[in-house]
Amino acid sequence: MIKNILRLYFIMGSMNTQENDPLDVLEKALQGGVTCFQLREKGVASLQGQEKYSFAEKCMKLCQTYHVPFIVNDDVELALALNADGIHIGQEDEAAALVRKKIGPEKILGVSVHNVEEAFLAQKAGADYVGIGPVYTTSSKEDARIPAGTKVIEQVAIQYPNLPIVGIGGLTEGNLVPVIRAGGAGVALISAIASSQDPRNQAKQLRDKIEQVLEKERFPSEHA
Ligand code: FQP
Ligand code: MG
Repeated sequence: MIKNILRLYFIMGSMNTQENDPLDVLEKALQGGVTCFQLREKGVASLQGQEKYSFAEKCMKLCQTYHVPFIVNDDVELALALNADGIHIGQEDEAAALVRKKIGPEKILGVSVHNVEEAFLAQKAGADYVGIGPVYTTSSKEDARIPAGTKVIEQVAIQYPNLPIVGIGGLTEGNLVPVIRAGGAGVALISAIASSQDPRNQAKQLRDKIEQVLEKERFPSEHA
């Protein structure tokens, strides 16, 4: 069930972990309870070619050890070469329908959307889930759009109740609750975990918080 893997969706590239070893950060995040991982290797000084492939392969093997899906951002050829679990693309990347055709029906396809119309088209093109954001201000993406809060998440959740949504952008343990309340299946984030000096504990705190909120959403009367 796709919804379950979106609960705590960790995104990272080799340049997101400051002085810490990215593979070590990833392993600790996995131990702390992240439910999905996306390799987002981009920006200045990011790995290219064989180095990128080799790093990606190491990330994927770690994810397999912890039985957590491994998704590749943007790079469809890399996802196919590695036999990754899925691919995530945005509105400025390859067309979703074409990517679905390239990866076949089984692999996970995630698409970034910013409104109900884009969500409709993404689902039609074969998306398994949509990423909606930025919810808050983010420092992890150079070309990020203006923060939009949780309004679009709410609209898409109402229009397309069967399309799993993950919120993204500036999310922390302290501000994630509205994303779940709006109908998000979970939260995606980079820095809250990648910039932490204790990524295992940070991931655990985030996961606990999300489980707590999801439980409240399911049985509101028991938490009155
Ligand atoms: N949502 C998600 C996910 N992952 C992402 N990488 C994005 C949104 C952003 O193409 P995009 O996708 O707009 O920008 P970039 O390729 O720079 O990340 F839902 F998975 F959390
Ligand atoms: Mg992209």
